[in-house]
Amino acid sequence: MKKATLCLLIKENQEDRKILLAMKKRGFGVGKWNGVGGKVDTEKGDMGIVDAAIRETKEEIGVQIKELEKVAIFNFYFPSVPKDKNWNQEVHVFLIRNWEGEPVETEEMAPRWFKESDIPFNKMWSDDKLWLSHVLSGKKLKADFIFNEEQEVDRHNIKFVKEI
Ligand code: 6U4
Repeated sequence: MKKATLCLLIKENQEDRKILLAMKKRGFGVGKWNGVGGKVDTEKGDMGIVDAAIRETKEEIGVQIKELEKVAIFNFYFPSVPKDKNWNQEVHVFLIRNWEGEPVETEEMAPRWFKESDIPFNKMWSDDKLWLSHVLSGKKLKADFIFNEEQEVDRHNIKFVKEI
């Protein structure tokens, strides 16, 4: 199964916490608010995943990641989509609290900060509402999500783990 990364920048102060989401302007998930990230070069093992997270974040929103925390691994399955379209993917999710630069819009993504209470779940992948609050509250997860023909979650299975 192909591998991909998903990075969520978090900005916290005493009053509130904001999460950076970006509008996907083209390709897979176009028109949805999403974390940033993309495909992984599978030949490089775990370093390949971290490298891809850093590289894609720079490419998509112009931000240089300084430190990242791995919080989840998800398997997304699309049984109604032909296998050769390669939609099935293993996605590695990271929280980022330490970076350099200000997020900027690029050809791929238009970033925006959202208050935790204003996350636009109805314009995101439908799995996000099942896991985002868990990772924001410090939990680590492994999960499978199986999507129906409308690209909504049909079945899922979430496991909380100590280490990921
Ligand atoms: P190109 O190179 O243009 O074909 P693109 O179509 O932009 O790539 P890709 O495969 O590089 O997309 O990245 C897909 C992104 O979407 C990754 O960051 C992972 C993320 N993603 C995939 N399925 C998701 C899901 N169900 N929920 C979610 N993020 C998902 O929140």
